[in-house]
Amino acid sequence: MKFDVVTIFPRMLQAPIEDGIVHRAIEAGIVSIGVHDLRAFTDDRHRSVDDQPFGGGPGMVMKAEPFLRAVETLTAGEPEAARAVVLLSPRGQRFDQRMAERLSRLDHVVLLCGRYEGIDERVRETVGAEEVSLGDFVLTGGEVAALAVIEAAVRLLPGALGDEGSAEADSFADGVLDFPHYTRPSEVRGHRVPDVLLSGDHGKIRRWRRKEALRATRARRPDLLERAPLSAEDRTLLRELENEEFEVTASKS
Ligand code: JDE
Repeated sequence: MKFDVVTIFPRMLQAPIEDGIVHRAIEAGIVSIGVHDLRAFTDDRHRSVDDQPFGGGPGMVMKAEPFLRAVETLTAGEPEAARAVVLLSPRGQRFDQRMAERLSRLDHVVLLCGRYEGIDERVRETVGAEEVSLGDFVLTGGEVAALAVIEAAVRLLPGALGDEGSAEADSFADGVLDFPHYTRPSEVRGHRVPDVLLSGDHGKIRRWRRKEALRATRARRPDLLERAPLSAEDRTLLRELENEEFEVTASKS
């Protein structure tokens, strides 16, 4: 798989892709990542990448041509089916694990990083870019968002995680939040590890973890529970959680 990032700040991408999982995946030949200076695709003496907005108003807009030339150069002769051009912006579709999985199945993803007020709309129209947002907040540019997209997709590539575990065990792999984790020592500032985790009873541990995963999801992200595929045991555990809540409420009244 290949990623290409187009940015006016190539150095913002360098360190994060030269470390960790992404670095290892590059070394293992699982992925390659190109970082390209947008200014290399300008054609004027001042290598200008932005201009004033038509219609007036504050700030600057990134010019279309440099991005269009970059995409044309980076995707020349490629079939459209196995690639995506992604434009990072708060106006985009929300990025999630499902989108990470879809992108990880492509051969080539080109990420366009905007700055200022945004990129001339004709870039998205002309190259059929999908606009993608990390969430309802505003960053100064798309670079940090592009890194998040790359990391989320690369760690799903076969072989990328190595010994650090499998992507199937992740939060969201089964549609609910992860269970809480503990390591030594068994007591920290008076807070003990739940006894069941020290019991050695693997059936009980598995059930406890599933229940705590459902507890966290119900408390923090009830929206996820509505979509998650739930087993018969999950429904039993959720009923237990509802009863616990009722008992707490009843004992207070
Ligand atoms: C990506 N979630 C948030 C920000 C922007 C006011 C000022 C600036 C391409 O156009 C952009 C890109 C970005 C950077 O990306 C994000 C982001 N996922 O902020 C603006 C919007 N409003 C424009």
